[in-house]
Amino acid sequence: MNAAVTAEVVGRAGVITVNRPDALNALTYDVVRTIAQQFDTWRDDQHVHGVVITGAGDRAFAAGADITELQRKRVPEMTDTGMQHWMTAIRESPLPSIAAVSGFALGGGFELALACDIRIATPASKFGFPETGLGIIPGAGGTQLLSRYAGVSVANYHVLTGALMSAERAHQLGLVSELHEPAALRDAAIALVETMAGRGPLALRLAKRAIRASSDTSLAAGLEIELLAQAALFGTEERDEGLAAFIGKRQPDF
Ligand code: CO8
Repeated sequence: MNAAVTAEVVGRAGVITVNRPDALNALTYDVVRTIAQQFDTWRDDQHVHGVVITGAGDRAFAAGADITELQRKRVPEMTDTGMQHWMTAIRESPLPSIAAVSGFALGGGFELALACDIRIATPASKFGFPETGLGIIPGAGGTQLLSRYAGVSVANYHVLTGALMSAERAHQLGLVSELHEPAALRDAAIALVETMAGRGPLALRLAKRAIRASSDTSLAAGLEIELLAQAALFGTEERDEGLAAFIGKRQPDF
């Protein structure tokens, strides 16, 4: 495990903390790879129902890829998918993920938050893509995911001008689902995992896949994935228990 990343299980949540507060939790390649590997470690752990990613301290979730590391890279290394590959692994993990954003989520930090299924933040959080001011572009999914989640106009504005997006604006756009004061943020993210842990585990995995298809495929292909996922769930004990519990006026035991 990279020393700049800590992982612990709290209740039914896996909590990953990027721990480089002196560098505003800037993401080295190794940090992002370690986070992706931790998702893999937890994917078949029955005790972990979802993953929270957060940054140490209140100043930053992550202020981007580590610029000192980027300075050493040239074209050959950048043609390797590296950072984008691990961000995709996080996005495609069967485990639901929540980014708990306090402070700055910039560049690669914003991309890491966008790789998660749900984002929650503090009212003072700031999101942005400063890369064009560095002579580069968001390269770990940012140009594609911000366009899909908030629209091409929003992506053009923030990527081309570098303008920061307030937490309130991110909330209005639906990029952020909940706002909490910093002291309550981590617990709020863990509470979301606990909420999901009470729902059908296979249903969650297949719902996540079907929703992801909405940004990755055509409508026809996405509808087919939804149909087949639903059909598969109708053969599960999980479905039998969920429907029987409703009719029996009791809580399901998944
Ligand atoms: N990388 C390395 N160090 C950083 C970074 C970073 N991204 N951000 C902050 N730091 C360091 C600073 O150098 C400083 O270190 P020191 O104390 O040793 O001087 C420390 O963190 C504190 O930062 P500041 O003193 O600058 O704090 P301020 O409160 O004055 O400013 C800001 C906060 C506005 C967030 C400012 O730090 C800043 O602009 N940071 C850089 C933001 C940025 O440009 N991020 C994008 C980076 S590029 C990127 O993410 C590319 C992603 C795609 C790569 C994928 C490749 C495939």
